[in-house]
Amino acid sequence: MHTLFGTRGSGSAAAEAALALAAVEFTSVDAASWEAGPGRDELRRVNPLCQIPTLVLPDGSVLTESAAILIHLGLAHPASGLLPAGAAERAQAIRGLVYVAANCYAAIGVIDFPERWCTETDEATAKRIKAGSTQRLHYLWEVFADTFPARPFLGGPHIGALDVLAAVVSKWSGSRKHLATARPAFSALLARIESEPRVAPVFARHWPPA
Ligand SMILES: N[C@@H](CCC(=O)N[C@@H](CS)C(=O)NCC(=O)O)C(=O)O
Repeated sequence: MHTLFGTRGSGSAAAEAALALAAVEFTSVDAASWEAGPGRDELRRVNPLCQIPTLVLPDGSVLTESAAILIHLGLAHPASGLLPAGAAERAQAIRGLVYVAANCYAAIGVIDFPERWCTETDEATAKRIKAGSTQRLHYLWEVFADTFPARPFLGGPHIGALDVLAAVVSKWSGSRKHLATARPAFSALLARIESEPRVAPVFARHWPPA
C-alpha cells in the first residue's frame, strides 16, 4: 500500500489526483510542517524537509518532490496516461513537470517563507520579497501557458500528470486571478482539468466550494 502525507489545500492534491488517475489505492496521513501533531512527526522522520507531498511506496522507499512522484506514477502505471506514450511528447511533459516544480512551486516556497531566503528579515523586507516573488510567479505562469500547448490537455488528448500539477500549483498566490485576464485560454484549461470526473472529487476535498 502507498502512504501519502499531505493536508487539505496543499500540493498533496497533485499526488492524490495522480493516484486517482492511476487507480492506485493509498492510505493518507494528515501532515504538514505548519500543523503540529503525530502526522508531522512521522512526516519529518521520512522527509527531513517536512514537505508535502511525500509518498511512501509499498516497498518502504520514500518519494518526495511532486514532479518525481508524478513521473514515477506515470512510469509505473503506463496505462494511466499520466505520461504520454510517445517519447517526444513524454519529454515535453517531463519538461513541463520540472518547470512547474523548479520555477512556480519554488517561488511559492519563497512567498510562503521569505525569512528562509534572507537574513534578519524584518516585516518590510519580507513584504518586498513576497511582492517580488509573486510578480515573478505570475510571469512564470505566463511563460508556461505560452510554452506548453493544450491539445486539448497539456500531455495530449487525455488528462495527465502535467495537467494535475499545473492545476494544483496555480491555486496559490493569486495565480489563477492573474491568469484569468493574462491567459484566459490557459485559465479555461485549468478549469477543465479541475472538473475532470476523477480529479474533481480531489479538488473538492482540498478546496471545498465556499
Ligand atoms: N519541492 C517540493 C516542494 C513541496 C512544498 O513546498 N510543499 C509545501 C506544501 S504545498 C510544504 O510542505 N511546505 C512546508 C514547508 O516548506 O515547511 C515539491 O515539488 O513537492
